[in-house]
Amino acid sequence: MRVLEYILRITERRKAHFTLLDPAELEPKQAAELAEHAIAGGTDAVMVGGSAGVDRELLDECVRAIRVVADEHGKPVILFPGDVSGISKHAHAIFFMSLLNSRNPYYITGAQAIGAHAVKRSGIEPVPMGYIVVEPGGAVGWVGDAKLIPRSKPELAAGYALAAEYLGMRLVYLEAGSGAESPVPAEMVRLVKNSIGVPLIVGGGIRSAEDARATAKAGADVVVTGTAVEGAEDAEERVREFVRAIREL
Ligand code: 1GP
Repeated sequence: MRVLEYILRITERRKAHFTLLDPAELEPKQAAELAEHAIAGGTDAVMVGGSAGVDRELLDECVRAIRVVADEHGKPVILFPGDVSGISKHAHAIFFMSLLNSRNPYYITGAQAIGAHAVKRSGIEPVPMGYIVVEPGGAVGWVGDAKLIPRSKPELAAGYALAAEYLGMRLVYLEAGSGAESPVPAEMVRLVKNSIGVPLIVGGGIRSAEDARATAKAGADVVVTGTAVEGAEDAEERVREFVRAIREL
């Protein structure tokens, strides 16, 4: 099954949880172990990427190691690239994303034009996604030169999200930045969700089951956690808590 179809099928009937692993912070073996725990805890997909550039060989090794585990359990490995260095032929798919509220055209269409042929050659599935960075924005906000959406202005995020849908993007991702002190405000998630017809992914700063529940309840179809899983003593239990919190809805 294609990865976009997999995501659409799940989000039609329930909330989903994705785990983000950053290859700049993990050894391939560690990444594969974390993926194994996250999948055992009930995560629906493993995303691989980050905003700090990563060595192509290391990324390949990391994705290959995660892929072995993911394939055993029938879960997709999806690239979440910070730029063209985030492409690996070992993944199932890539979020082919545009940082819609960047001031720098490189992050809106430039990196995409440079990386498009590499994606085609690799044979992995591109999943068109609009990416919107909200305050505080963290490293991705800085690196991606985002004109950060103020937390008190949900209507600005909703405008970008609807534009993403009208431009043909199949998913919208609202991002507060990895490690953000608090997640995207519930009010913003709600307004964005009510404005669009495509699945909404929300991540950045989701640390507790309560954060995950509040985010999903406000309208996120997919809740992403990275830092909280990478830093957990028991990653499987951590993911299970997130999954339980959103599945109850
Ligand atoms: C970052 O949305 C993701 O791109 C995940 O953020 O690391 O804060 O969970 P965290």
